Amino acid sequence: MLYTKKTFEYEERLNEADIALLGIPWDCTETGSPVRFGPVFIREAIKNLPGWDPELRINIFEKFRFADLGDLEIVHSNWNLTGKRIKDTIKEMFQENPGIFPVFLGGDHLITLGILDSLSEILKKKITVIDFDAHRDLASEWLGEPYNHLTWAYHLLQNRNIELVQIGCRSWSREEERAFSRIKNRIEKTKNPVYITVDMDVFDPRFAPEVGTPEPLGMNAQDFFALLKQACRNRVVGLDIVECASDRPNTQTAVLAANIFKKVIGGTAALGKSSLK
Ligand SMILES: [Mn+2]
Repeated sequence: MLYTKKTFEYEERLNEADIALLGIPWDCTETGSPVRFGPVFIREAIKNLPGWDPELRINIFEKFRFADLGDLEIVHSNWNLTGKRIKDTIKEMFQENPGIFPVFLGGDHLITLGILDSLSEILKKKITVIDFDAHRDLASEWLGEPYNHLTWAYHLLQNRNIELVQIGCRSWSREEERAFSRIKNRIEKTKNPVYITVDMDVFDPRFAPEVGTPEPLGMNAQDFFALLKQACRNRVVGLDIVECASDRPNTQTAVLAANIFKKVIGGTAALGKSSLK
């Protein structure tokens, strides 16, 4: 008997799993608190999660098979190479298992750009991205650098196969308003595959104090989970949770992040609308 504990009690091989977890500890463009330990502490919080969801009547750990792929080895300070590694890794994941539901743990928000570049190529369909975020991240550059956690959404919009919905935004620059005509601000039912990205600063700092760039007057947890439920009424094909600046186990932000993981997996499965069966 091996008395050991991994992230998930029964770790499956990627080609036999329903859900794959990949940490992307990239935080080289973070302008606030470091977020490179997000994957470490969100994983710790997932280990402590009860699988049973009394509301959804599902135990996610019994219903699904999980594969934790570990963390992407990032190339420090080099987004070109790191973005390429993200792309290659996701491509390989889908080659190995075309039905996989990927969950990515950041890291700063720039990783979402790399992930969606890749998913867009793989799915070859229009993707609706639901972005829960305090900030728009629509600047075209930051201090002369095009690729940053404050600019990823600007670059994402250059891809005509992406529809962007932003929820919870309360801080942006005048320049960012130029892109507003291309952005939706409410969650609707869509036939497109939906990708959910959650920047933990969407919450008010009293719910999630450990984030890269906290912003006052944010969402409360109840309102957030009600909106997340709406998002999960669509066919969800992937999730990322970014900007978690936890620096020790059991912080509010990491525990909240683990519960987002649980609700998205349970919620999309309960409604039978995701790629999860
Ligand atoms: Mn963001």
